[in-house]
This record gives sequence, structure tokens and C-alpha cells, in this order.
Amino acid sequence: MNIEQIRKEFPILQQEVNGKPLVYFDNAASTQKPKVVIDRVADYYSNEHSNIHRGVHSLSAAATEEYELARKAVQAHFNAKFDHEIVFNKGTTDGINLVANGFAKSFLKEGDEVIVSELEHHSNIVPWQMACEQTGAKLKVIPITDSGEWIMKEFHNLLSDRTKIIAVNHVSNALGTMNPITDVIEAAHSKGIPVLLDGAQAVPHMAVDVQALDCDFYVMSGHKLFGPTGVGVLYGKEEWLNKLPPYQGGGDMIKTVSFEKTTYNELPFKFEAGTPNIAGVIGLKTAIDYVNEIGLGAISDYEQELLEYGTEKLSQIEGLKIYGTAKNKASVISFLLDGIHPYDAGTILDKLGIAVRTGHHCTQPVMTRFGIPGTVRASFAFYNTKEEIDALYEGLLRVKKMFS
Ligand code: C6P
Repeated sequence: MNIEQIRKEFPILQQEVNGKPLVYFDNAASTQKPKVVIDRVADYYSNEHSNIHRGVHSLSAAATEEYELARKAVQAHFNAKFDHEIVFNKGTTDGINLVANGFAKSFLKEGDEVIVSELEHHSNIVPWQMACEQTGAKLKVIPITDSGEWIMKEFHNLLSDRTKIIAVNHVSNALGTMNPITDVIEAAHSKGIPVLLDGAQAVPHMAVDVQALDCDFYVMSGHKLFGPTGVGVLYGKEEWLNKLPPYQGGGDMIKTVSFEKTTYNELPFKFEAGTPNIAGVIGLKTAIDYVNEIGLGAISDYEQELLEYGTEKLSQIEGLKIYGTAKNKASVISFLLDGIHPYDAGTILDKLGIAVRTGHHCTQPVMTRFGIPGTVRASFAFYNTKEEIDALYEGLLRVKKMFS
């Protein structure tokens, strides 16, 4: 990979922040956009915009075609069996809410159980808590070890005839742990239990094949995959999407409407009520094409190199403790400097042009598990460099000095 060339393709990376070259290490929160994606969205609005699935006129037909081509591109990217198993939505949070809502309406009842893990983002906890509140079902939690890995023995103990769905993340946003999802899916399916995977933090770092995984649902956000904000994907196996009730009512999701009875549209339109984020979907296709041109294999190898280098470098700093030391990790380093609040460290790093995320990362149970208020999190993408990691290292030495 020619990182120097790749960096030139991201306009935002050329800028200075606080008089220093931007070092963008907040990729787990949202990734930056290559110019091809920005241009594609601008071009769509400049030349192709119209509403979709509605008009007989040429612009509407062309926009519809581009939108549906994007669905086929997403289907191919995740190797889904059918393009109607791809539902476009606002993102990971939206996708989980759709499934949790459908389960609350159609499948959960008092005494049933939903399994999540201690590593989950709030997006994969709260919708299930709400579903449990509505139905009397119970939330069960897979605990984690000190290294930030699921305790699989406990997971197996939690599985029972009462379990109606397991909803877990593929990769942890707070600690970077790559979770043993194939073991979970295998054990779940041996008891006929469906599995939802939160892929928000997996899709930027690795190729995902939903048929090989055999997961029942997979959710992701476009903005973490170098695409636009406000667009995401819910993959669901055809049989499950057919069984789930519609999430929202409105235009496009219906076949016929009368005051006596409304009939719903077929998949995937049953779950796409209202005018969707057409530009976002089209921009997401361009982002996927862009990433595939570089190759997720090459991206993964390079990011692992950055992770190794960063882990070794930051570990040299006295008083720095890394949270999340799993054997299999994505390029995320969460840490604390002894006696220094993460917000203070983050604020000083920002003055040096270094963008990191500080706080609980929307995973308060993880912070509670470790008895800490939050962490400083540096998350790397393929456009980051070892020189930038050196800048972070120097920056942290500055932080330490200021607080000594
Ligand atoms: N995590 C982070 O800084 P949305 O907001 O819907 O695009 O994604 C929610 C979400 C769900 N699951 C995981 C594992 C996530 O990491 C996120 C988003 C960002 O870690 C913003 S809180």
C-alpha cells in the first residue's frame, strides 16, 4: 500500500489543527472520507437527484437504478445470498433497534432471555433492555476477563431453552477485542437460537462474509467505512426478515393502503419506510468500491502492523496502562496515564493536533468492569502512519510532563 498516495486522497488529512498537522486517531468514532466519496455525493446532488421508486420520469428512474445498484454492491461485499436481504437504514443503532423492536413485538414474552455481552456499545444494550421491559423478558450478560475477552464458559452456561436471541459485537469499540463469534454462532444454532452481530467496528478492518459466518443479522454504519454519515445496513437472512414485523409505517413499505387494512411491501422495502438517504447509499457504494480497490486483506495486515508498533511504543511510557489486551485485536488502543484524567490528556493532545476520543466510548459497563471513569482511545485506519504514532508518543510525554 502506498500510504503517502492514499493520504493525498483524503482532503481532510491535509489540514492543520491548532497549527499542527492533523493526526486523526478517532477512526473508531468515524472515519474520514476519500475525495471519490465526497465527489460522488456532490455529483449525485448536482446531476442525478430525484426521489426513488416513485416516478416514471428519467431522473427518478436513474436515481432508483443507482440506489438499487448500491444494494447489489453491498450484497456482493458482504456475500449475502439475496439483494433483498440488504436493508438500508441510518446505521448500526437503527438496525439494532429495528430487530429488537421486531423481537419485542413478535417473539419475546415473559420468562424469555436475550443474551448480550459486557463489551457491548450502548446501542446493543439499550434497545434490548427496552424490548425486555416491554415483554417481561430478561437480559443476560456474558462477562469479560481482565484482558477484555468474553468468558466463553459463562456464555455456554447462559445458553438455555429460554434464550430467544444473542446480540453481540464482532469487534469491541472500547477495547478492540475481536470476538470469537463463530463459536457463539455455532453454539447458538445448535439450539436453534438466532444471532445478531454488531459489525460497526469490524467492517472497516476486515472482510465480512455473512454466509460463511452464518449469522442471522449483521448491522453496520457507513460512516465508519469511509462512507457518508446517516446511512447504514441491516443484513438479515430472508427467513428472519420475512418473520419480523415492519418497524416503521409510511411510504414505500406498503403494497396497498385502505382504512380497513394495509398490506406490506416485499423485502427489503417492508423495512425502508419513507424517502431514504439516497445520496448516502450511493456514496456508501463508492466507499465500498474504494476500500475493495485497496483490498481489505492489505488494510488488515497494515493496521495490525500499526497496532503492534503503537502497543509497543506506548507501553514504553511509564505509568501508561493499556485496557484491552486480547490476543486478537483490531487497531484500537485504549489507555490511561496514571493520575491523569482522560479528558485532560485528550485536551492537551488536541492542542498538538492529535485527535483521540476520551471518555466511556458509549460502553459504560466496560468502564465499570475496570473501575475507571473512561480511557483515552487511539484508533487507527489504513491512512495512519508510524510517524503519527511517534507524534502521539511525544504528545503523551508532554502530557505527563505538564502533570508532573
Ligand atoms: N461507536 C465510537 O466512538 P452508530 O452511532 O449507529 O453509527 O454506531 C453505534 C455503534 C454501535 N456499535 C459499536 C460497536 C460502535 O462502535 C458504535 C459507534 C462510536 O466508538 C461512536 S459512539
